[in-house]
Amino acid sequence: MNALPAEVANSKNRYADSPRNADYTIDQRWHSYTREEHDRWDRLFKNQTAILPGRAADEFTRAMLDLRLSEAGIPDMEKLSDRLEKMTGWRVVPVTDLVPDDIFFDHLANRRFPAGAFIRPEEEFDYLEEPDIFHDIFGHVPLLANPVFADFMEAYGKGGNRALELGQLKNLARLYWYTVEFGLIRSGDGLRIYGAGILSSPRESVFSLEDDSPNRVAFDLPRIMRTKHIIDDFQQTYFVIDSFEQLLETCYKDFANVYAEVRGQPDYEAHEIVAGDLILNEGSRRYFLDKR
Ligand code: HBI
Ligand code: FE
Repeated sequence: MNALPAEVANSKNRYADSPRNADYTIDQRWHSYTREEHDRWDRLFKNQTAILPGRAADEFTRAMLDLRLSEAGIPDMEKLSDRLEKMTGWRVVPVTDLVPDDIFFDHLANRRFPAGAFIRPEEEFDYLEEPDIFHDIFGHVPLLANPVFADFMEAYGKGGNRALELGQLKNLARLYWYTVEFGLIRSGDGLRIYGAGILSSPRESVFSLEDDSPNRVAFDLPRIMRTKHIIDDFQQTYFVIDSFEQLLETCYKDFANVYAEVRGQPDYEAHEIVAGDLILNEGSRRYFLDKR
């Protein structure tokens, strides 16, 4: 087989010469994905869907089916958006990688989710720092089909613009981190995963629910806003919501008074247990077994 030119083979740079719009969106050029890239998506998809039953929140699993994300190959964001938009008004827009905060919040506030359009190179199959199309579409997009979570994500975008005005971005970014990226939710059968950073990671999908080392703490907005997070390893604390309704109700307000409450307060370390924490020890499998 003829070797592909290096810049084409190198997934991350596939859009380096693509014209970029003012809102940082690009043309996904879906037809330019190679067979290898589609095959890599299929292997990532197969690995993850083998691990998630009994671990992913039911709302996630249902949305995957509704969005027909089980089809083979890298999704065409236009076609996926046409299905998603009919459900909750959200669309998925291709970008090359992380976009500036104000651009990011403006997209979310207008029900557009900016998804990285490159797929991770084979050498980073198990883990990569930046959000690639698998993390963004497999991890983040399904729950945008859930009406309550879809409302939360729009509210988060509007809150982001406000946080920028108030200079409170660090606190708000922690809310995103400990919910949208690494959140757990209670279910009748124990804890389940809804955070995209976990859902798109085979090892953290198991670790977050069943390992003894991390703390699992009931959702508490000021507590989260003061808690440092981990960028390049599994989290040491996972926050647990009772429901997406609880998340939306708690966050669907002006955060000015919450920012005032945390302003000047010291941060908590990522592994710290704090007076007043409601520690939830039920994992999914272990909790289920103990209940018998
Ligand atoms: N923040 N400013 C900014 N820009 C992004 O692209 C961004 C982000 N926070 C989270 C995030 N992207 C990831 O969730 C991606 O997976 C979308
Ligand atoms: Fe993400």
